[in-house]
Amino acid sequence: MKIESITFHHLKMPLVSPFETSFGRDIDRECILITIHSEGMIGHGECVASRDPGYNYETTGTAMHILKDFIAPLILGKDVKDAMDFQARVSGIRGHHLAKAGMEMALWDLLGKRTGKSLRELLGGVREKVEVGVSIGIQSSAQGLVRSAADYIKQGYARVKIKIKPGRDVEDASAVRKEFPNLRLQVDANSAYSLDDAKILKPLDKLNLLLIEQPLFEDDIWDHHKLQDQFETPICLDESIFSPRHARYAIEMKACRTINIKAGRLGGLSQGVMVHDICREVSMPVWCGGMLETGVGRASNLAIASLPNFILPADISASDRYYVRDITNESFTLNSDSTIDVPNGVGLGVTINEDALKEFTLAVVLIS
Ligand code: OSB
Ligand code: MG
Repeated sequence: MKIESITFHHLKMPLVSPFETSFGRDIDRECILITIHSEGMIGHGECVASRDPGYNYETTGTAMHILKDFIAPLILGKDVKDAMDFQARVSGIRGHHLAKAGMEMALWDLLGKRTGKSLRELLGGVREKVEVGVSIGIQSSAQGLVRSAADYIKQGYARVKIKIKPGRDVEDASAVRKEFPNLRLQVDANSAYSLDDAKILKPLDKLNLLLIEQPLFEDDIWDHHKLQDQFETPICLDESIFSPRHARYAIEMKACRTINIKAGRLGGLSQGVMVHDICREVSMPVWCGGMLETGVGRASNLAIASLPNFILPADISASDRYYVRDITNESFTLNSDSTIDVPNGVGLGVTINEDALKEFTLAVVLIS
């Protein structure tokens, strides 16, 4: 696939409701839409870096810099065969996985369109629909959180994840558990605690949670092992796993019992599939995480989440949970069995609504 030009749209889209985590509160979401032009066809990818370096060190600003000044020159005018060829070309760039993954997604979309295959087929997905849940941000009170959870459950979400942070953990989770004794419930701390806080978190172990996601620091795989040792509830790693090697470390150290796979954090869908395969080998179930994606990234998440070892429900919600207006013409809706259909069109299976794109674009960069 000869890469002729690449367009980057830096977007800012209003969220339907504020999203608060242990690292901050957002009322809108920034990301970068990447469009590759090749021999009369286009491929789209979404770089999931946000405005602030809160989830990890990347931002829309650093990602734009790495994409246009380092990644684009390595593929522009070149014949890029596939994702592994792309990974080889960008292997000299340290880190910046969110930037790399956005470009890899666009190449997959292009590859699908060239070969007449859906991304699901290309990746080896085996399901036509994916079981999903909803990720609820920190609310103003535990009662507010219970109301929010009730609302999503009414909409049909059969699994709920709540964000926690020091001071807003056990009480919040207990309130939801008390109201919904049989709900499939899990919590996500986004690296807000240290091993010394294990005592504070211990009551969570009695709430019959599906998992506790990323309680400790990003670079603390070993301390997660020590924590897992003290907990019955499975520990899930998100931020800590940014390569297939990290997945192996976590497995060997017994630092977790499940991994949240995000193609962005891992540097590309190809790397996500590798982590899936590594975990499958040792019978560790995985699940697909989310980064409040637009329809573009959501299509990508659904495709990878259709692989066989994605066992736990995904953080992929319906379009209307995130945005009043999305940038894709297609929108994703929740089925009555708490699933969302995997797109089956070629590539990602989505098209861009140019008017919406225009409405949300802060800046455009064209490289040819
Ligand atoms: O840690 O899983 C996370 C959103 C932004 C950054 C980090 C995370 C999240 C979510 C949202 O939990 C999941 C979704 O996209 O629905
Ligand atoms: Mg997480």
